Amino acid sequence: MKSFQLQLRFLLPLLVTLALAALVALPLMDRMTERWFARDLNNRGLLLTRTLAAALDQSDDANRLTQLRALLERVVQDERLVAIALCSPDGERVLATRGYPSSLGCAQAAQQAQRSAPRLTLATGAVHVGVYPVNPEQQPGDRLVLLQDLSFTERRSEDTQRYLLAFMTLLGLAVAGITMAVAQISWRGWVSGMRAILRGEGILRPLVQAPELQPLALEVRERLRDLEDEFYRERGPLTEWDPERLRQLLKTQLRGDQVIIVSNREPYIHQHGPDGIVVRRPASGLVTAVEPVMRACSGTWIAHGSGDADREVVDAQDCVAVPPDSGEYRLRRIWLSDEEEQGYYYGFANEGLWPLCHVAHVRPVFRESDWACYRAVNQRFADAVVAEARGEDPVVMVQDYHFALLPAMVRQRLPKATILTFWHIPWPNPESFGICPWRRELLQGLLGSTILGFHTRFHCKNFLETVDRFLEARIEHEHSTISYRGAQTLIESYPISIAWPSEAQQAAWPPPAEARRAVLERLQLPRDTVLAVGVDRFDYTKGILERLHAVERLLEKRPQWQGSFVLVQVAAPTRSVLEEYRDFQHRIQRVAERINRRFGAGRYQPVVLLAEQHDSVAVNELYRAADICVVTSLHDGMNLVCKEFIAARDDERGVLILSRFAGAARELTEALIVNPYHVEETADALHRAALMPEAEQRERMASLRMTVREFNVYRWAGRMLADAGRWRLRQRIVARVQRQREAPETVA
Ligand code: ADQ
Repeated sequence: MKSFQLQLRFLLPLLVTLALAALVALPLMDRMTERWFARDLNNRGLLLTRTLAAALDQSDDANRLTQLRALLERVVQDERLVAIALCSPDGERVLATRGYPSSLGCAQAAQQAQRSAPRLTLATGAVHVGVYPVNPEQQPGDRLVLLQDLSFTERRSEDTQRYLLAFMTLLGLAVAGITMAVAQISWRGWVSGMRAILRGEGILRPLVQAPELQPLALEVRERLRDLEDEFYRERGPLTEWDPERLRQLLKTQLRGDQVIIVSNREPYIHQHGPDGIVVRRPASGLVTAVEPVMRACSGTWIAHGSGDADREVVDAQDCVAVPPDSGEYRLRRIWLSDEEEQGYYYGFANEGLWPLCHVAHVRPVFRESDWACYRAVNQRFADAVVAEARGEDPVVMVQDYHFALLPAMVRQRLPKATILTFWHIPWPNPESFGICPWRRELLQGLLGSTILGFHTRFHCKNFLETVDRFLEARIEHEHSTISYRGAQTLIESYPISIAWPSEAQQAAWPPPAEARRAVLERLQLPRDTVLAVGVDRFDYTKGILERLHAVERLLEKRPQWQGSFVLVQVAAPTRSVLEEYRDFQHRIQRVAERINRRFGAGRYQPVVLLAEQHDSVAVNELYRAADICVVTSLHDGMNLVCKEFIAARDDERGVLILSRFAGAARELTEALIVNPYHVEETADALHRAALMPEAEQRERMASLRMTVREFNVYRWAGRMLADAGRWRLRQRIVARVQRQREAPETVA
């Protein structure tokens, strides 16, 4: 877009100049040169007639005509003279040289000669017609009609046109160049001038400070600020993080070192479908965030093979190239028995650590057998990392709470590896974490990492305090590092995000009005529906129940919304093996039915519960169709749904309601921030969102879009990898210094 504007600024003046040349200057120039030549030819004709006058008078009567003819025939030898005729005082053509057109009488010649550019086209070419008195004092007297060749004037005129065109092109180029320079300079000048005015300085100072003009000045200042904001919003961040920049960073700072990612959830699941094997993407925030990074750095992703057709597509090393259509990186699958999955994943990770870290008032369950499974599976994944490592110091990115022990296990076998662990869920305070029987082991495992990342500073602080409480470690708060058993770990916040959609992706989206029409039609909702959407896994931490209560309260408190307000809740079943989750799903279904019974009428149902996973196209369509997106997590590391909603709204419409307990609330302050436990507050926010004027929606959404676009997932990964690059550099320097220190001793 920017380069297009630049080209326009250059091309437009050039084209205008050339068009002016073609339409105005060239025809004008033609007419002018013709007139100049006519004047010159007339002077020449007069001169010639005067020279001939004496000869014409001296010839004796008897041979006058013969002598004159001979004389004139000699004169027309001149290459510029085509023909001459002599006219008597009474307008009779007395004689004419060869080539004189018989149809051109003396009267017509005199008429032609009156014109400003007297020209006549003969078979031999164009001629200039001039009629000159032989003796100007004699009235009426003889006249000479001179026909002079005009072809040379045409040749000259063509030359002139060529020169003029070349000149105008050069002029156009110069004007275009100057226009660009002036536009740049004047924009800067304009901006700094306006800034000065905004500060009440500059040449308008006395005006701006006059008390009677203060309200006007204030108004102008605000409008100017709006304009400036709009400009910066449209321009986007100066240096944007994208896959290319991430690749460059890997190349330069990590010198193309091997990257291995470890996560429980795999990014692609192969399953048997009715027509053969199909590939499915899981509904997971972690996969949404990490997959674009892996695509950018094409390494190996190690994950649990959970699809029923997963084994059928892997090679001898249990690997498959993914994404299926482009094969940008390797996915290595680890097979778990049902008992292992039960103990490590459902048991310790999801019944123990998940509620422990989310503090969502569901009791964590810790079983000895689950812990044993968790340890064993962590070891198996650590072994796979070691097997995949091509050198002694790969970059290993460990994802999430399923692998708290893995960093120390890998560190033991690959002491030089750079281990970046990211904890995607919140970290609780020491008191809450302290209820875990294996708190010390978990902390020791995590401190095998080179860098341990959380979404927010608040989670980092909780972690530092937890280590302080349960381990004998040295904590440097100033640098946010922990030294434990001779190794140092950096604790840093890296707010995760999504990949900002490319222009091509955005262009392929249906317009919001079309998306809305499609969604309303599919769900059989009337056109005036106020559409709120929620997109989650069926998880008790996501606050779906509280959301339903808020909808119920809204309809109760403000009956005007009955019949038009609809919440479409898409909820993907998750961890359904666990009773807690099954009960939760049933409870949500019961509450939704109750609200629908209470406020539904005819076909109107205020809650549409779609208990299934949608593909990303359908989710995006829903975001674009919605008036409101509701995120009411009771506790959430970050929450990507709200960022996806923002990215989907290129029309700058729609309102985001966001829980203050989601990590995202720290960045997305222009959302309507609510406490989901406060049902009344959330119901009021729904009411406010439903009534929010378009201008306010645009203001908020434009600002939110700027944040998500700039703080995208490539920045998340880029910052972490850049920190890792610096750490590796420091390690190399330390090793070199060590070698140098040891070298003289060896010699000695
Ligand atoms: P999650 O708890 O899985 O992630 P979230 O960040 O909201 O939560 O991401 C969910 C993802 O799954 C989104 O991409 C969403 O579109 C998709 N999704 C959810 N329900 C869906 C459905 N029914 N159909 C289709 N897609 C659906 C964890 C942490 C978060 C953290 C992320 C990333 O709990 O706090 O933001 O990791 O670190």
